Amino acid sequence: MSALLNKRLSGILGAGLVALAVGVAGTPAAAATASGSADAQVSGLTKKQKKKKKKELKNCDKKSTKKKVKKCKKQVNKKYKKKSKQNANQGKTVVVNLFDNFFQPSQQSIKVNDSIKWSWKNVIGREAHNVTLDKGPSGVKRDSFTSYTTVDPGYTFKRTFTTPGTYAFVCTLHFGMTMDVKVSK
Ligand SMILES: [Cu+2]
Repeated sequence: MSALLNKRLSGILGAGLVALAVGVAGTPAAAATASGSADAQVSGLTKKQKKKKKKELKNCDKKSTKKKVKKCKKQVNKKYKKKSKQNANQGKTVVVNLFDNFFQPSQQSIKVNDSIKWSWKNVIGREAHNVTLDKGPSGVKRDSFTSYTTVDPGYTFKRTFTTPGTYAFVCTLHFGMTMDVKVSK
């Protein structure tokens, strides 16, 4: 396994590129965490959501009867209360990069409600890859964690983990291309 990986690394990337790959992999993860917490807000609505809520409440005033206006506003308030709650429960996002032919990092520990965003931006257009759940906690559907198979460097695949446990991912085109995600409560 390790000999195979070494062969892959030296065959496809130079030693300098490997160092670069590690550096690059570290940066977006850190950036994503920072921007993730900025978007998420510990409680309440995002700026965009607040604006939308205001607009929707205003639209309620156009209803024909007082009763309908009241009902409409109640629905809008309920909807955004739910969104606010979702924001509070939102975790951080970790970026995992796909390369020819490995995941970086290949082991990731996260918490329930955290997300992983797989990025194809380092796939230099030579090999198509996918993210496929090979084995996950019971009750987790394989389909819900299966990406497209693509060489498109603009493609990303993001999933939020709501069930704790160990997830084994594989690229079905490259059987040594695996990664484990450990999700704790
Ligand atoms: Cu692959």
